[in-house]
Amino acid sequence: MLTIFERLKDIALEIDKAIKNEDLGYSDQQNATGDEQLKLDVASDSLIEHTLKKVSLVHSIISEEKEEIMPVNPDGKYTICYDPLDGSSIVDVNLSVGTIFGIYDRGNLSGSGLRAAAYIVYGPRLELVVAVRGKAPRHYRSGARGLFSSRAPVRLNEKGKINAPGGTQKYWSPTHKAFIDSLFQEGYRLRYSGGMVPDLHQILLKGGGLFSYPGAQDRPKGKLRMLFEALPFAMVFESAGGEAIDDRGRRLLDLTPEHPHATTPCFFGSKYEIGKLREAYGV
Ligand code: P6P
Repeated sequence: MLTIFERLKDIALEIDKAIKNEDLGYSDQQNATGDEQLKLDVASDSLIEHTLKKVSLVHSIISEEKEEIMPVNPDGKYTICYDPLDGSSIVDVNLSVGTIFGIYDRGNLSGSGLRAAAYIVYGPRLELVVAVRGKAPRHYRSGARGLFSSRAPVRLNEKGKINAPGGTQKYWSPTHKAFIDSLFQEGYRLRYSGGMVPDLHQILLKGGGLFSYPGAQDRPKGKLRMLFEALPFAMVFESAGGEAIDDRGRRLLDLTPEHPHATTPCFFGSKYEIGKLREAYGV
């Protein structure tokens, strides 16, 4: 697995360079879900694909930007699912974005099959967080000459101060609206950029809180994709001492996507906030 993490550092450095120097315009391509792709989306996707295809441990890869599973090595152990440039729509206003990886046992694309997760944050600093099931996530920050130094392991407090409410408020259920408002009434601070990676990274590094992307009238099954976004961050949050559940109170890591691009309502947070959500939702 260490070989894979070393390759993720190479990917981080290459995509960070592309973000800071390459054209931010749109390509003439669409992704698997019909979204228009930035040239950066296409560049990041192909860079990751070419890098991971050289790793013998990798059996297959699936990109959020593509429909099909790409075979790599028949003797490989893992299927890697990745979101090459999450939040790319905010990169042109110079906000932080990220890449997300889920490393699954080959052929077991489910919460129980997830062995490790990682994400890269392209911000004022280039950072990488890696979580292996059952261990506190490791946090790396790049410095001079592209070397990554290890930071303190990532740990969530029992209760935090940050409330990151996703989705379009006018479509929220009355239950969700009342719950989000109750956190603000308790004094939580609104911290939401529209980029899942920096928004969750902030909660993880600032000791805790809640990130929510509920099912709503416009998106009954939520927006965030299980294999590429929700399950990897569920592993990071649980490994950091928090919780990650869906709107029925089920642990995200107990779920199996119905198809590779399936989405789910998802809530990531410290134990106190997830407890408050369970009370509000009656789950
Ligand atoms: P909304 C970015 O497009 C993304 O997939 C995630 O990075 C982010 O958390 C979410 O969508 C933001 O969605 O509906 O709150 O703007």
